[in-house]
Amino acid sequence: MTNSAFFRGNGRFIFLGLACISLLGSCKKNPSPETLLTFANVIPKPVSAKTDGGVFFLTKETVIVAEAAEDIKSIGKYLALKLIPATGFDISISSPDDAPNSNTIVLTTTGGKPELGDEGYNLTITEEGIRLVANKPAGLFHGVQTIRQLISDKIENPSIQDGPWEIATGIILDYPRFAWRASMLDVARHFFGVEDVKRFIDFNAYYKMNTVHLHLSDDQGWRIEIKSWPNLAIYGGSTQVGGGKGGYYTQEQYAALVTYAQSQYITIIPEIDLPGHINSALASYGELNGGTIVPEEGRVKIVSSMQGVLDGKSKPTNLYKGIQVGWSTLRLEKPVTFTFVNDVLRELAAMTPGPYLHIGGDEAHVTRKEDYIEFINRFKKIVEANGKKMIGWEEIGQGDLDGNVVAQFWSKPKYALMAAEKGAMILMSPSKKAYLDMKYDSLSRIGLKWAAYIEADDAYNWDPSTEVEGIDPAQVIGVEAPLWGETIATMEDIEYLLFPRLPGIAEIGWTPLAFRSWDEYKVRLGKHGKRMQTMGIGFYKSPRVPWVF
Ligand code: TNX
Repeated sequence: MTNSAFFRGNGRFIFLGLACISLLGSCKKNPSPETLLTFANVIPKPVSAKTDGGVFFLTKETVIVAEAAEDIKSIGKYLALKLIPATGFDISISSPDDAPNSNTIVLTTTGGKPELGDEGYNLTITEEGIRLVANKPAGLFHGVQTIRQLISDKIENPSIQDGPWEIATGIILDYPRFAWRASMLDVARHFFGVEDVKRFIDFNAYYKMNTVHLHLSDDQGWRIEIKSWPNLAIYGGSTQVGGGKGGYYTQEQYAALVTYAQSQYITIIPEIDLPGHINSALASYGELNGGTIVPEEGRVKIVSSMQGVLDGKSKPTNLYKGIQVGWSTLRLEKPVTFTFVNDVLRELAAMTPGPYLHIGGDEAHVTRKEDYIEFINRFKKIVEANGKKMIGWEEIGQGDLDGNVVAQFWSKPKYALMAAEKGAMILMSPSKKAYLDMKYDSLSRIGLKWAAYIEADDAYNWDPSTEVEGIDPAQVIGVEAPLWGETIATMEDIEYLLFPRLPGIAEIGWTPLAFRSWDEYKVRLGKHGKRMQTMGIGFYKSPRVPWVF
């Protein structure tokens, strides 16, 4: 029996201390076998993690010591809020001046090594306490996620559980491989309210992602209030795929989401999809419509003659509740088009503290090619005039790009290569590997399958640097896993498609390639099953993962 097995339960620490002096002649305590394994089970896998066989006990006297800066204190409070519900301990935050000598979790930005960069951290755990060092608050935040994973999965329980709360001792040095680690949520095909998006953000933060892309408009719905064009949200947001009631974020709600994401060191990238995928706007303001034909029933064959019809009557289109893509477009010939685009991008930029605006640019199949190129070139200027940088789907590679632009690869290498040749950075979202809306297999209860069936190992077994042959790895900015929303209507649907693939994508973004292997990862992932369950995540129990419950 190990020492700790003697002393299960809360509040037995003085006894434990005396016991180890009298019985064993030393106070070295051994963690339980499961606790020792936690170092090897972190997702994403750290750059280096060495445990040395001891244990730190989180007790009701444990104090979080945070530097005075507001953002560091907030991370301390965030950690306390993650530890309090399951332990029941009244964990307090103290300044370094008032800190006790031991039983502390210290968060500091003093003394970080240069190799940690802006997002890395160094975690030193001894029997006396935990010291988390980073150069920037983002690194402390990521280190806090690691601390959470080093504690028993019971820590994620919303109600009080029995301890003891052991953390194995040792050292972790960790920093990300890619600067851009993202997922996308499509709130246009089905609308998801603020609380759902916050939970989506939480999932991403837990796996050290730093970017969440919100697909805010599409043929089926416009989801963000634009004050100068109010019908976009009020009417254009009033339905969704299948005909539900839809919805939209007011600018105030959206600001709250952005702030929430910032508190989790996540940048929101807002996308307004242009010049295609635009029916919700054409339905809201008839003057924007230049002959778009809405597929009323079934599929419309998209033919090039649809590009030539400019309807002088400018009637609003009907709202669309189906899932066909590629049939709507703005019209370059209409002066009002750029009044609209200018207004929307101006308001969007004002709502966006992050550096990027996503202009969509995908599947503009009924936009004439020369018009499409002109659109992209003008969007770039408008985005930049509003102090932002442009990101768009791979097709924007046809436009005049430069090093300020990010092109998002999803399907055709030729477009990504065109973008890269013009100096753009490339974000990797290969639809055959990283599309979280694809089914796992033919039995998946939701999801699409046009790109591929994507099992947990398929989503893990690829490398952003070499995904598109011919692109200089130095131009690959990172990875994004999009969750398109045609078949997802509830949070349960989101969770089913996100898990367990999201943790694998996160590891692709974070962990050095040389340290990644599916055979090793699947064991770690299997051990996260109970953790996901405790968090209330309804995940897909992939038969390829050795789950441990
Ligand atoms: C293609 S990928 C789209 C989306 C769909 C998705 C469904 C891309 C840039 N466009 O409009 O929702 O497929 O998987």
